Amino acid sequence: SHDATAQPCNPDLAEMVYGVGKMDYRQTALTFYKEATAAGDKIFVSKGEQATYNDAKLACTNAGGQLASPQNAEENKAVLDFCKMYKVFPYLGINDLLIEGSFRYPNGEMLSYSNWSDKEPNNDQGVEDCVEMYDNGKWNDKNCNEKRLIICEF
Ligand code: 289
Ligand code: CA
Repeated sequence: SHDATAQPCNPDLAEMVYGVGKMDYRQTALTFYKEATAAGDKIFVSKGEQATYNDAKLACTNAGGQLASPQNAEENKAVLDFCKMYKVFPYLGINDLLIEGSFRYPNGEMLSYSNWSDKEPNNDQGVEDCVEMYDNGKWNDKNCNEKRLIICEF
């Protein structure tokens, strides 16, 4: 019953899911994303908007979730689906802002899964503390000040 691919990826429904104010976002998301039913499953939502890492992070936490932080291949694919749907690379919640070179989840825990692109993370120019996903699902550490697709998980 685990299916985190959040189908169907209907932007109008996604808009409703994280535009609902301070309701029970997870329950609301589940109402629309009927494929994600098992307790404990993540729900991924995007409205197609772009923002810097800080603003993207705020958008998700204000909605009661956090930036998408895939922890296995299935979740990574769910994020990739949004990346392809909107044709924009997303920021993940994963970052090494706290300790350079130590990429972690938003809650500070170490990664249990990664999908780095070849030769990444390289901290290019010494300024890459955030992570974007390419349209092949691979990860690249990237400057946090670019504008990237906002995908939240709940
Ligand atoms: O500013 C450098 C970035 O845009 C990216 O450039 C190249 O694709 C690689 O060096 C990446 O690692 C880097 O993040
Ligand atoms: Ca990089």
